[in-house]
Amino acid sequence: MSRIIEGMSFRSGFVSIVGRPNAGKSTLLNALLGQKLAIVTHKPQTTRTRIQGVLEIPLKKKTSADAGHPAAQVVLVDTPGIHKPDTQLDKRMMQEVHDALESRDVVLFIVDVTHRLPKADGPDGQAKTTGRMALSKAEDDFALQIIQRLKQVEGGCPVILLLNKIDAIAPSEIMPLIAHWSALYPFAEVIPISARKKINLDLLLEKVIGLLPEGQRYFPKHQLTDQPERFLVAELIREKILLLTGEEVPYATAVVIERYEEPPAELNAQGKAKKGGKAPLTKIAAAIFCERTGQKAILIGKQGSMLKEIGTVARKDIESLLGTRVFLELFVKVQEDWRSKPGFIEDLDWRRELELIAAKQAAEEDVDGSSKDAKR
Ligand SMILES: Nc1nc2c(ncn2[C@@H]2O[C@H](COP(=O)(O)OP(=O)(O)OP(=O)(O)O)[C@@H](O)[C@H]2O)c(=O)[nH]1
Ligand SMILES: [Mg+2]
Repeated sequence: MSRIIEGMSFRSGFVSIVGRPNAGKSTLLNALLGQKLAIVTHKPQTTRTRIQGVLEIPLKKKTSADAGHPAAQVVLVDTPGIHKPDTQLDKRMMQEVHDALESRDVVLFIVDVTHRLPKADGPDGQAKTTGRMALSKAEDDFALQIIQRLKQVEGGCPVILLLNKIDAIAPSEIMPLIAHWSALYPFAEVIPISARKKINLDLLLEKVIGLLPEGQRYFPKHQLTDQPERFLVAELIREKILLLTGEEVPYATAVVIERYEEPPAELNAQGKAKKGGKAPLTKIAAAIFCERTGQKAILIGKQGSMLKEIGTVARKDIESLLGTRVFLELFVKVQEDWRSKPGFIEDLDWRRELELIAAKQAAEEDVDGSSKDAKR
């Protein structure tokens, strides 16, 4: 018995998922957690902040056929897609990627296998990779440059290459991809996966656990994420905007929760337990910020039809997230060129938002306190 426990002590660590926009990072996070924590769309640059998801993995005992693995807590960190920053918002997004690479034990570098590989240059030395393929190569190179910096990290940092979306290509196409990418970086492992179809994810987790240091939990056992529900709610609304609107609108939109009233705790517990009874109600008001009046008109739609649709689909998702009924009010506001305003972008960060809420509450308590004092 003691033999099994030997060398099987608890592992824990941060595992950052990085890669180009649309590679499937958020899909992978959700697939590994078995829950939707990050929003996913077919549009690039969906994720704007890093999102932590905590995964508990039980001990797998060694058998004659299987080496097994110790129990572990893996803190997965989804990040925005690596891209050359244009606006202040892009810069902020790239900062989130750098932050996720600062404090990590393992990095998962994920690429989309449906992108065509660059062609070898012709015998005359002329580049054969042109047009969209050349653009794609430039984006791969840029993402790799960021990974290259990890080589300078003291003690090194293992990088696992994930070839994602293998469900969408022929098996014969996988080998050339492995050869192409392995020549570009000394990856600790190369694993073809499908985040959507959940192919090879157990293998991935085994490899990750093998690379994690021994250590204690960073989060309590049943905590899924460090993010407050109100942020998840704002993200669900943003997801619907991304899915329902086109062109520039999704990128010029930000969602801020302005009111969030949860039902009283006892009522909430009762409501969930009571059959046939009306579930408790959460009241939410959210502002959708855009940059121009033209975008505002699109977001509202003819006689409010677009805003209504966004609200209806978002409310369904929010209700299943919270397990309560939801009353959702949406407002569209114009904040000219907000993507180039660092102060506004700072305030969008949920960590900053929590600070502001705490400061507001403290100020209100102060006012209450001083008015009581005045009465005395
Ligand atoms: N066929 C296939 N599609 C996938 C797979 N994984 C993700 N996708 C799709 O790829 C698109 C982008 O997925 P996301 O998870 O949002 O990608 P991301 O890397 O988080 O993108 P950003 O947040 O924009 O950087 C979505 O349409 C997904 O459904 C996969 O394994 N196979
Ligand atoms: Mg994402």
